[in-house]
Amino acid sequence: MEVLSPRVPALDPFIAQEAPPAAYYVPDFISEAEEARLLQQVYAAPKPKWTQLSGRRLQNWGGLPHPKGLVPEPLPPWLQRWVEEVSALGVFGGQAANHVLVNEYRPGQGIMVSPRGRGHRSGRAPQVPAAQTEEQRHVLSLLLEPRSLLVLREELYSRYLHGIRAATSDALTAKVANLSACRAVPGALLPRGTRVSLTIRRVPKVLRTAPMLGRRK
Ligand SMILES: O=C(O)CCC(=O)C(=O)O
Repeated sequence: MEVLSPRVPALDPFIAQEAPPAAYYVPDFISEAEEARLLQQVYAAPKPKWTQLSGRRLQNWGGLPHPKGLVPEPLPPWLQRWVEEVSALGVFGGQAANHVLVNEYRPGQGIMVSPRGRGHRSGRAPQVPAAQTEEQRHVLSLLLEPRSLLVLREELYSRYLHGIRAATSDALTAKVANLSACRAVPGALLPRGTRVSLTIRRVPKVLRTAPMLGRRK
């Protein structure tokens, strides 16, 4: 992977060794000042930009993902800057990301285990027997500290499902695959605060004209 970012000269040292290929976890990817500025910009967005879901609220930037492709919209400069920084890591095959979700979780909120990536879209279900309990299907966790960057690629991106437990604290058990890269102590119980995350991705299919979205007669 060719990395052109002065911030992180190479991603390989950040690979989570205990995880299937491949998760890269970069603590302190952004500074406290950059975090504060980013949060200010997130919360300066007009109210209608937020969509309330059952376990989080989110802002959608870069256009509407439609089943036929992305109906593109230019990203605002405050997000474009981070899209360029992350794209410079070479994680989108030398191309640039074009879509950002800003997620906000309050303590007790989360995402039900949800499909991730191409494997799901092509109908290739992960090979786990349906009768397993959630705990049996739980392969690993990743602790995502403030200001960190997580990059998911390869089979971890395309073949695994991910979610965020709806809880008010997290126990750092042996299933946390990036503990050694974190400041946290194994066994600790971390209370949750409000968490804001950016999901930066490249939607490969971009539409030149908006599809007709009207109702059928
Ligand atoms: O907030 C996160 O860390 C994960 C977000 C996520 O899974 C998603 O937007 O698909």
